Amino acid sequence: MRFSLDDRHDSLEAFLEANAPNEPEFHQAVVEVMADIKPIIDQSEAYKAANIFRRLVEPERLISFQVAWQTDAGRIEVNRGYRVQFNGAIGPYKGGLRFHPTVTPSVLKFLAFEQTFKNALTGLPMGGAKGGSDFDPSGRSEAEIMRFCGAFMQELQRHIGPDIDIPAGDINVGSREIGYLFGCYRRIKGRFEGVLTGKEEAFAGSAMRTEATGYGVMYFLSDMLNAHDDTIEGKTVLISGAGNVATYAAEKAIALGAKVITLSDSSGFVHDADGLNTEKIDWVRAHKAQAGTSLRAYVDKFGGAWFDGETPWSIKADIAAPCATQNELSGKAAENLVKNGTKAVIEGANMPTTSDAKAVFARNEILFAPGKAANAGGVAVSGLEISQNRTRRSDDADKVDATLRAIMSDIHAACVEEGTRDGKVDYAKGANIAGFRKVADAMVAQGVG
Ligand code: NDP
Ligand code: 2IT
Repeated sequence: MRFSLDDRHDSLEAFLEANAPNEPEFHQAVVEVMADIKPIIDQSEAYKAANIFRRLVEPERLISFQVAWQTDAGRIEVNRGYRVQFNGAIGPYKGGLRFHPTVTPSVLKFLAFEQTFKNALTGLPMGGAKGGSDFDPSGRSEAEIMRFCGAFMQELQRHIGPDIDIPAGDINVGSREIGYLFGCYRRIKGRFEGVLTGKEEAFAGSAMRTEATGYGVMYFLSDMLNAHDDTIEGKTVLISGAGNVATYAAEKAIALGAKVITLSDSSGFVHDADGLNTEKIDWVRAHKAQAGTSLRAYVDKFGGAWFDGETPWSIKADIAAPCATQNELSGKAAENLVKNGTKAVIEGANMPTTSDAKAVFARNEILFAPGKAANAGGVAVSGLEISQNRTRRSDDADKVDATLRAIMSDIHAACVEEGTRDGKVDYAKGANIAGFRKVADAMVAQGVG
């Protein structure tokens, strides 16, 4: 893209290559957002004077640390831990922790960059952050996971706090890990405070936080289809992933009258033409809760077809909902979905669609909901958990669900407002612009120095 961020580089790509070398995921996220917000910056003397975009592509802080921990066999292992505090203009830093061998500064910078705009879209006062470790929990015992969480928090606790930075879960970090992390923080600091979200309800967690991301994805899909004179009822849905987002998205899709026919994990995908139901989803959750298990066992239990090492995008369906990880839906897969008549794509994961695949969907006018809008329900309920912790009260599930529903509708409306041109809605552009304006205005108002 011909857009210079300084005097030495004449394109955004050249700048990123020099300024953040070998960070392909971060470059991908920045280039996509930049294409949408450059015209907004060009029109604003205040944004240009404040050098907003240059400041937006630089994390405010990137913390990297050693995590040394002991295995059950007594061996000392070393992993790398990180926290990227990307932008704190509209509130304390907020975003999940991911434990996965693919975690790198590039992955966490892209996630924290995206989180900045996502959090702004929720309408709640939260800055953008992400963190985690290259630790691989698969095959680790419960005791090893607990010790790892403790060692990780020994360092992280210096950098977080209820008014500073409030982490939560992400891939391989669920309520069990949040419990261990919270316990360690509390023991070190001697304070019981809302420093993490996604806690169990027994110790100041919010109702509905577990369900929130997946439910929110389907609320957004419902709004998007309704806005296009269609409905989720009776639709066939491909879901990838078999974790928190995927299983609760499946549960809500079914409750809204859709038929979910796939789930996947890193070993392959299952095609169940009869459709998932509550019993099958509960079994998947229990099975995948054991670290390192494969979804393959699903077909022995319930039937259906197993596709080893493949993603679900070869199957014919109305809706595709990638809910596993970044870049899991390629250009070729997108071509296939288009050929099969898929009507809409909704991102439950963060940046699961490659740039090539996005171009295929745009060319073919497929409805496309970007993750920063569609999966914002998780962090939105995290925001509600923060408020509940402040007042030491807890709202019931119905109240939280109603607020989540309203927030997803507001995000949908913001995408429509900022993304409509010639009667067509570009949801990705709408989300980027709506999130950007709020963050940029706060940065301008706060000055520098
Ligand atoms: P979980 O750990 O609960 O589940 C992750 C799922 O994705 C598992 O089925 C896992 O398979 C699969 N997966 C992970 N990495 C890969 C990979 N490299 N290749 C193929 N499959 C993979 O995570 P979540 O459900 O919480 O997160 C899923 C996505 O949703 C992520 O992109 C996350 O950032 C995003 N997200 C999560 C939110 C939340 O509240 N949890 C909020 C918003 C977005 P396996 O078990 O084999 O590893
Ligand atoms: O990507 C995400 O939005 C999350 N993993 C949830 C972050 C949060 O702070 O709840």
